[in-house]
Amino acid sequence: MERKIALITGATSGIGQATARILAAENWNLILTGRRKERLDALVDELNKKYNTEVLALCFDVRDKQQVIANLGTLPEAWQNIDLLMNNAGLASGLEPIQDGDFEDWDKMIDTNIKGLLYVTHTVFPYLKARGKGLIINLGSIAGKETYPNGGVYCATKHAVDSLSKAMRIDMLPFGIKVSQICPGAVETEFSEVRFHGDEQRAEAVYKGFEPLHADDIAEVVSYLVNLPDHVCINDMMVLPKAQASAYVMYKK
Ligand code: NDP
Ligand code: 8X3
Repeated sequence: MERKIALITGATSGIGQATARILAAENWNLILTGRRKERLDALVDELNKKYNTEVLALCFDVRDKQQVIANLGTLPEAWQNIDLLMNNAGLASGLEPIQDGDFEDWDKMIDTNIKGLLYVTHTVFPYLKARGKGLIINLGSIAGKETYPNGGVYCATKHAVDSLSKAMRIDMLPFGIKVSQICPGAVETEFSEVRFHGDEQRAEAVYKGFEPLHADDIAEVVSYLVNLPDHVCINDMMVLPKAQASAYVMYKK
């Protein structure tokens, strides 16, 4: 049977990387993207050896529209039959009130989480349209449903993802393309290290005193979504650790 193809942005770490591993184990071929080439190369090597997966690794920055078009605009023919686009690349940068926020942090979040997602989706859409089917999974967040102290701009970007997911579902309906959003709570990945600009101690403290979600937990949700019958679309899934009741209510021991 022909292998399905998934395009996962941000596969060099965390949720994207865990999803690449799960889908490889389920016999998918993968287009994997990220900025860190050495990470991509290591993952390609691992997936080739372990699962015999064919991988097209593309190293680029989703914020740069020329790079997005150059890398995804003319995929080799064998890679154009994309079944899943997973818009996962994203980040938080900083944790401050708006009045103390840093313009560079804001640019990073807005350019990656909103504009990057749009550039990639727009560029990949023609492949999905040509097939008349396919699934787009956007990584939203509980931060796209609620607003928490000091997270204003990150929350705003994820609220935008929430809105764009709804918009894509409407716009792409005539083309047979399904759009699902996954909104996780706290997942222990490199997310907090990136948010705190490399401060590992501060990042570790975020996940102390409770069991956070693991990247594999969200990858399992992706696996569930891609294995649904074609006529079934789960629009939105909020997935939290047991110890988390809302964006800022956490039961820590
Ligand atoms: P990680 O930091 O572990 O992974 C983020 C991935 O995004 C990396 O592979 C990184 O690759 C990629 N990325 C970031 N910026 C860019 C860019 N400009 N161009 C290309 N790739 C980029 O975090 P997570 O796995 O946790 O995050 C994945 C998604 O899940 C994000 O959208 C995040 O907002 C969302 N999310 C995370 C939660 C959490 O608690 N961890 C909860 C809710 C949602 P590289 O640096 O190599 O470019
Ligand atoms: C990541 C989860 O709660 O840190 O989107 O914003 S949170």
